[in-house]
Amino acid sequence: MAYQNIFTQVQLRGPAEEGVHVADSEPRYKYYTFNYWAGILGNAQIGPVYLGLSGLLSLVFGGLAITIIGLNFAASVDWNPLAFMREFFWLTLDPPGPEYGFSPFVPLAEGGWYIMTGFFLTASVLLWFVRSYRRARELGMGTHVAWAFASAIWLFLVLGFIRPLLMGSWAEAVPYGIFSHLEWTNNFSLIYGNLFYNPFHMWSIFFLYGSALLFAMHGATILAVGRLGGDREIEQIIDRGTASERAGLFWRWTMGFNATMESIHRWAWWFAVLTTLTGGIGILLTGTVVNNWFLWASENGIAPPL
Ligand code: 07D
Ligand code: 07D
Repeated sequence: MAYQNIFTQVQLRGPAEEGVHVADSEPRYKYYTFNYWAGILGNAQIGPVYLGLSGLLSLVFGGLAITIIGLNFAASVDWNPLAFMREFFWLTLDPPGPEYGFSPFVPLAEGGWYIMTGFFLTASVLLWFVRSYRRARELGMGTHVAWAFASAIWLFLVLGFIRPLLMGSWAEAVPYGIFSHLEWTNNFSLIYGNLFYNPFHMWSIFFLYGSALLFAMHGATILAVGRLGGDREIEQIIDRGTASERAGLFWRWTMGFNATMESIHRWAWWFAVLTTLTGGIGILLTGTVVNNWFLWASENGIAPPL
């Protein structure tokens, strides 16, 4: 058979693959379709989707959050659709001002909508965590995906809830808006004396860059042994001695050490998880424990003494 790659592969068309049946009561919707472009990116079969309670509620809460943000954006341009589109990237839903502290009772137009949005968005994200945890358990899988997501949720909660709580002010939270959240990020660094001197920001960047490097190395390695079936896991299990072994040998030749089929995925998981885990610690310490990272760094021998 001719060598197949992402552009030449045969896309299967038959009765949908429904997967294993794990519980009689599961609401498994029978809707599915096949899509050529989905088949270029991944599997051509779309659906059936499991629509359980946590997933449904997550979508409802996420939808509420997006609707509130959208309506506030629209109100801020006097409901003018053209201005809405033209200024979309600059529109913003801001948190309450410092005069409200961390009070949950804030007039809607003064940041009340912001607090409500945060509540719905948080509910949505947490319910999605529950969904990914429960779907994995149902399939007898480990819950690694859910815990990796939890690490991202940790940074999200630190930015928008835990740190504002400790600082006693909603005004510390990140606004909902494309450019406004970038301005917030820039101002945060400036106000607290240059985030580059925060060692946890350094760790977060270390793991972020490391994630990109590992992803490049792993993706490249598997593609490079695709001609030997390296991308086809079943053949790798029953037909040893070709792709994986050769891929390992390549790295031993080039750098004296190789990951294994299992360990490379542990490396990837830890690098990704530690990006947001260390990042969240860095943000939590800022303004609560350390007020100026440059001064902190020069007092601790990282930056030159003043
Ligand atoms: C590719 C998976 C798909 C996800 C996508 C994001 C929304 C938001 C909301 C209009 C990799 C969907 C976006 C649903 C729409 C409104 C109100 C993930 C992929 C495509 N940021 N950030 C972006 C978020 C923070 C920073 C883009 C979210 C921190 C910088 C997008 C959060 C700080 C830059 C976005 C969040 C920060 C961005 C692309 C939450 C420090 C960019 C994201 C909930 C970490 C880049 C114009 C992407 C950009 C960008 C979303 C938090 C910094 C709008 C949802 C507060 C420096 N951020 N961000 O591809 O182009 O992620 O901005 O915490 O340069 Mg951000
Ligand atoms: C935000 C996790 C939460 C997201 C969740 C997703 C939805 C949407 C919709 C699917 C991203 C929820 C999703 C609701 C669903 C759809 C359609 C992950 C998030 C739960 N920095 N910086 C980082 C660099 C500077 C600053 C991390 C580099 C300057 C601040 C990362 C540089 C200043 C913060 C990083 C640089 C500054 C960060 C983010 C270079 C600005 C943070 C990691 C080369 C002038 C955040 C400790 C991440 C952090 C962060 C990189 C420079 C400010 C490693 C490379 C000095 C305020 N920066 N940065 O994964 O953790 O985020 O800091 O200059 O808060 Mg930085």
